[in-house]
Amino acid sequence: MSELYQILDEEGVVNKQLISKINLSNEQMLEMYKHMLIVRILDGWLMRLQRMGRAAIHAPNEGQEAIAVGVAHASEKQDYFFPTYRDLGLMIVRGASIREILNRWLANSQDPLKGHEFAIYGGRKYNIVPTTTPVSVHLAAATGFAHAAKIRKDNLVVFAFLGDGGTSKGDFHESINWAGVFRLPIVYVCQNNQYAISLPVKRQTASETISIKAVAYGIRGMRVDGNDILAVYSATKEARESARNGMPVLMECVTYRLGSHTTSDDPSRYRTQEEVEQMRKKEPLRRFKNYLISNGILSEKEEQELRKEIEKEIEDEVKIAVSVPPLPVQTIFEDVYSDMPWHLKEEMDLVVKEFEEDHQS
Ligand SMILES: Cc1ncc(C[n+]2csc(CCOP(=O)(O)OP(=O)(O)O)c2C)c(N)n1
Repeated sequence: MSELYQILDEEGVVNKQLISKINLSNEQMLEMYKHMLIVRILDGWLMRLQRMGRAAIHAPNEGQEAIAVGVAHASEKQDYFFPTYRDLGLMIVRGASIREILNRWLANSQDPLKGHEFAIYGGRKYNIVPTTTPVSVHLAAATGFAHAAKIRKDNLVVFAFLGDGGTSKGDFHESINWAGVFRLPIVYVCQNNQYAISLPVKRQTASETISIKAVAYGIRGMRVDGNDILAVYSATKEARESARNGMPVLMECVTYRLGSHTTSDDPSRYRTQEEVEQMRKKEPLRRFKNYLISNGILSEKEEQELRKEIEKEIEDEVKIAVSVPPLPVQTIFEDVYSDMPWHLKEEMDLVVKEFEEDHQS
């Protein structure tokens, strides 16, 4: 349980014995690479747009792309996801368009969620439940969902995402305990990116690993190199099968957050640049690209073309999305109560009036 499951080493050299056990065509691998690249490039745009004042906050995905993309690729269509705020890959793999993501992220007038919550995430058509701002509270909902699926005999598995910091919340312990007792079809995907904002994982827990916590709850623990998409894919397949057969899984994906926690913090206050540069060498895209190129699945030229194509598409979409008019200011107050209470209505009228006055002058 402490051993790290890895198929591609840091240079992208493959373990031939392990890869022979996974059934992935070249086309599927290329699709996985493309999805990671989309996440990387889109994430960079979201960071820049936030810096330009287009949105209040962004939680960068850089360095962690292999996890959401790998898990989503290994899932079945009917499975459900309960993400955190760092799982852009789920939306991409499940078919959300760049346009939809940008409209939602910018909370413009084409955002179907009207700017409520971490609006990038969630959608019935993707089987993705919107994420919650308080850390780990969604785990209880995910566990309940898995319990309902079991009672209804729905043939699905729930994937509940969390960070290393999320394991210190009571919700986590209550959820995995419940899942163990009722043998639920659920996989908890813990992205151990080494920090919960500024708190390093060794201050988060005295356990040797996160996956080892599974033992006490009678569920299965797995520890995977989260920067190795082939290992994530293969482990997820196995975890899914286990969960479906009544043995829930805590899958620790060991990774590293290369960017800041969000656009609101300064990581140089709690970690060194040398550490980041060291970890950058292990990042998931370079590793998978090396594998694809050295095995003749992709050429350097094709990779550059793919990159350019994605860059162009995203840039074009950004231009469109930023020109979409904003939401009317009163949407901040709407969709909370079916009948808006008088005091909220009073406040809304005041804000709308002030907003109109500000924008006239
Ligand atoms: C209940 C609660 N406490 C504190 C916060 C503030 N907060 C937001 S993210 C975060 C760290 C979460 O770290 P981790 O679970 O490791 O996930 P990561 O952001 O590293 O992906 C904290 C403390 C919060 N959102 N909810």
